[in-house]
Amino acid sequence: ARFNVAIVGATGAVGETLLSILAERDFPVADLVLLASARSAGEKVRYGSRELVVQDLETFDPAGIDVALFSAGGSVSKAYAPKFAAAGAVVIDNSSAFRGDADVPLVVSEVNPEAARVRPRGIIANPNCSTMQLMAVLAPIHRSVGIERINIATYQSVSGTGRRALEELGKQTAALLSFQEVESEVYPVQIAFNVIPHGGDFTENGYTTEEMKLVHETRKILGDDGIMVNATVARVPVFYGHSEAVHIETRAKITAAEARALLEQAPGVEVVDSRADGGYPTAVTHASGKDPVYVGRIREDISHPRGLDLWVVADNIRKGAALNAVQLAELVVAERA
Ligand code: A2P
Ligand code: 11C
Repeated sequence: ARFNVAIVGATGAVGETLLSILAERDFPVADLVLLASARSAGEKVRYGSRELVVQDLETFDPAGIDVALFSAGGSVSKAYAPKFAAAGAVVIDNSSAFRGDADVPLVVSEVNPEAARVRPRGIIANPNCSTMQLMAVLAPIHRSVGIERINIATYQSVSGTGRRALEELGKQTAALLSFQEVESEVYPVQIAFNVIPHGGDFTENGYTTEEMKLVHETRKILGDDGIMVNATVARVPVFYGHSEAVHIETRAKITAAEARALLEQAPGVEVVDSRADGGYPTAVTHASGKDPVYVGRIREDISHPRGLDLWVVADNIRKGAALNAVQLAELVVAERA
């Protein structure tokens, strides 16, 4: 069987990767509809041998769509995802609009695929990129010895903010290298050659929305509201690939060797951990443009009897967004095979 697929936000940083991953994985596409705002309606995009024309979401009739991949931001999802679901599509939503809703499953394909089957509203939520890569690595450890607390600092690339942020980093870098003034429009301060301790919006407790997503999404995906999570999100001048310094405290002791053995078996995870110069994954050398979640620097915390440290890196646009969304679509169509 083949399926009619719509991509909402097709012209964005995630949207264009959705398109290439559908092609790479030979997803059984019948019709493919590309949707964006009126601004880019009429643009032409190649998909294999086909040339597709971007259509205006506002005037599009969703009847006949089997799977809709949404990545145009939370407000677009809130307004349009229920309409697509009502027309019979399964919506896979990459925004944060529905992730916290009890009747919307939040699914990492390797971690809790069974949850995707129960979707009373016809919507499956795709986790935030920083949570996604963290879960691929921590779920096997949690199942083995239990995790009590996660302390994490992220180093997030600008592609997580979208296409305009990629351009801002490029422009600022070029300007600075030719001794010109820089302008910041997307980020509140200069991102080129800098590190900004801020992702998303500030909330009442002093954390940002990007930080609180790590708290709420982790608990939902692992099905354990007792897990404590403390997060600091930083934006770094990297184009693709989020990095994370992760410290966990487990219920039972796990040695570094045991954790490494567990992670070597974990689906979607690659261990790069030779404890030598360059023997660890980085955004540029490993993750960018690749599918796996990479983990290295696995070591026992010298300051805590049940502490473990890890360094986790993945392409935020691929596993962190588009790849997992397509993997969820594969789970959905497998139900109908
Ligand atoms: P458009 O190109 O027409 O603005 P990114 O996250 O890289 O900034 O991309 C956001 C994506 O969401 C783009 O494809 C953008 O389309 C789309 N988008 C933003 N606002 C809307 C809207 N109101 N209706 C439909 N698509 C939208
Ligand atoms: C970032 N994680 O890197 C974000 C972008 O909740 O899906 C994606 C926001 C989201 O800024």
